[in-house]
Amino acid sequence: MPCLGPGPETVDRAPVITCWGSVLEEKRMTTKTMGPPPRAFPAEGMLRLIRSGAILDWWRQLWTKSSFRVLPPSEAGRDQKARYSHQAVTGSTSFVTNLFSGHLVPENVFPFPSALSLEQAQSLQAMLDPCARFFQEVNDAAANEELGSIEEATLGGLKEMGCFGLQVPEEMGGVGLTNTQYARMVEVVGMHDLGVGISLGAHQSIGFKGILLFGTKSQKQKYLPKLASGEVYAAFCLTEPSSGSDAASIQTTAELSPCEKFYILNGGKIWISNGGTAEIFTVFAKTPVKNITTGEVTNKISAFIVERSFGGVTSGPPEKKMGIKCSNTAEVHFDNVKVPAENLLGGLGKGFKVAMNILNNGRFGMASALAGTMRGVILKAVDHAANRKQFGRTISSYGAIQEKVARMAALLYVTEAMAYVLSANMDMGVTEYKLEAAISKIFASEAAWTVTDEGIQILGGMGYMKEAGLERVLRDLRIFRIFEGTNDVLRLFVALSGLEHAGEELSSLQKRMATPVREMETIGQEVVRRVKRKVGVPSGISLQGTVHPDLDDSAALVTKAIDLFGEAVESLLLKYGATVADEQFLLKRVADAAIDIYAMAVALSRASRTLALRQPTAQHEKLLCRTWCQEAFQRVRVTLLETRSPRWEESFADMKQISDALVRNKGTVATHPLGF
Ligand code: MYA
Repeated sequence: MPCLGPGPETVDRAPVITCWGSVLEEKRMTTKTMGPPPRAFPAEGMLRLIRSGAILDWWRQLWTKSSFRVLPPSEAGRDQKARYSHQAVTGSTSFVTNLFSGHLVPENVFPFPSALSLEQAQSLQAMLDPCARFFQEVNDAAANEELGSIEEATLGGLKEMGCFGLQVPEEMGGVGLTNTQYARMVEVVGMHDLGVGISLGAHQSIGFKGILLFGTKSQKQKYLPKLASGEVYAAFCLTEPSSGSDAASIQTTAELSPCEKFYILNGGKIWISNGGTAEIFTVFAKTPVKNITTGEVTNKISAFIVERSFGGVTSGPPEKKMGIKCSNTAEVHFDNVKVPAENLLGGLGKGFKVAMNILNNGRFGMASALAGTMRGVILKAVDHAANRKQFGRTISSYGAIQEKVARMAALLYVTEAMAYVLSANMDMGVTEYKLEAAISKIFASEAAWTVTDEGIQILGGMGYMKEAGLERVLRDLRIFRIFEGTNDVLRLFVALSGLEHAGEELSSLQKRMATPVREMETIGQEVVRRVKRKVGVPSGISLQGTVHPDLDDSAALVTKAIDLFGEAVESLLLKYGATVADEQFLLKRVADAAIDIYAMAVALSRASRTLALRQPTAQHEKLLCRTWCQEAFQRVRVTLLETRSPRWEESFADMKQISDALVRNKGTVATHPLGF
């Protein structure tokens, strides 16, 4: 049954009934100024209309009047060379990137990727059991917290197991694990002690990751063996007092000495994990870089390997923190440190990309470590729910508890799926995964928080007591939504990067439409796809045959969500053009929807594989997947409605006013209910 789109009289304000019965309120500034599209789009008549050129003309007018360049917030609205500009991103296999153009590109997600050979799986299993036993029998998370550092016995054991160099090649003294193997190992750490996890993660996930990824042969040979053995620790020094989320604004400088043998490093870094204990630092600093063609000198970020032993490196006292107390966090100061020129890492002026790539490359580990945390919390919560009796029954028999447990299980299921899709892709040589990595970090850190919070709720008063071991986990977890890129800034990153891609694709289509005769067929297909989406007819993308047939309903929700998303993104681009980058209320919602859709896709892929393999847990996983997709789809629908509703636009304006008033007033504004 084809769905009828809005007629010309109704396109501006009237609700659009989509084929799923949802009501979308539209405010179409562009169609207002342009006039409505040609009348009546029953699906079967669409091709005729395309051939007649009427729709094509309408879309061509629409697009040529719009600008799709998306700028980051700092630059939007200014007439500068776009930093988010016209790189060709065509041919991308990233599921999330393509989502923004309403494309379904399943290859990185379906079938559920696995990059573990039998041999690798076996050697991993051989490491896992002793590691888990070690954490149960030797490591004492509460004692570490009390001590404010990791107990010696634990440190010794971790070194013996090779935990300080899990991904360092064996010939350099490491264990040589792949990303997937590493992910599985750090799950164990995350399950038992996040403070230990941070010490190990700050060391190898970011501290010396730059040497692994960008180091020269001699840099690797010089540093990796002693780092892998745990003889010395590493730290990643990016954040400064005036430069947190805005990483490009660092003030630390490194100037080449007149003899050109050294860089002289000056500056201060704050909140550095392992900052007080590390001997080797990956430090980011501004360096003058000369443009060979123009001779112009500009300051660009470069990365350096710095040894404490160079002199001039000092650390502040350990910070007093809310959680992860056994890990060291401190300021690090560099005072005229002479860094040998050969310790430049990744090339002069290439430091920002080095930093971003290190962070991208480490995020899968955070997702898997937090999956381990969730698993541990769920064990405690379920044990309590199964044994605690109230009103004559175990509390696990009550719907209020069952809903919590089911949601906790679904959050873990999706987090694991995200972590292992990402690690497998990385192992298989996929290079474009930055959005998937950012989403995995956001999702895992929020899921772990919710799961632990709900776990405490299930345990009730007991959950609030130290003895239960959950309050420490909640405190430990809080930082995960803040560090390695706050979730807020990563949401903007996901939304802006995706919009940039969609904008480029539209621009390219716009150019091709200038000579439509030659490319009539391709352009026709694109236009049909868009018109279908606009009037609520499924655009034709499908996961049928890709997913297990038992999950066809969930798969249909994913493709519907992609259609809705593609349409919403395009509407935003048409309405705001480049200034969409300033619309953070909207960008947050775009990112939320992208996260939910990606989460649906990985869950679907994982459950499909289990069903296809007829694993004993298949029916249970089907339930997890179905539950997740159902809820996530509803969220996506509502979230996307918020991006196009005049009422929500008013709400955003109201929120801005409320916030401005509080900031002006240096506190709350409303009169106290008692009047004093
Ligand atoms: S370490 C400190 C963490 N700090 C941050 O994460 C900083 C957050 N800020 C940023 O990421 C950037 O400044 C943002 C961009 C994203 C805001 N991948 O103009 P731009 C490219 C690849 O957008 P800005 C810590 O917390 C971009 O395409 N490329 O930049 C320790 C453009 O390229 P081009 C990227 O507006 C925690 C160029 O850069 C990316 O200034 C300890 C400029 O872009 C990217 N992501 O800001 C954790 N972003 O010029 C321990 C941008 O070519 C680990 N670009 O167009 C725990 C592990 C778990 C446990 C493990 C147990 C063992």
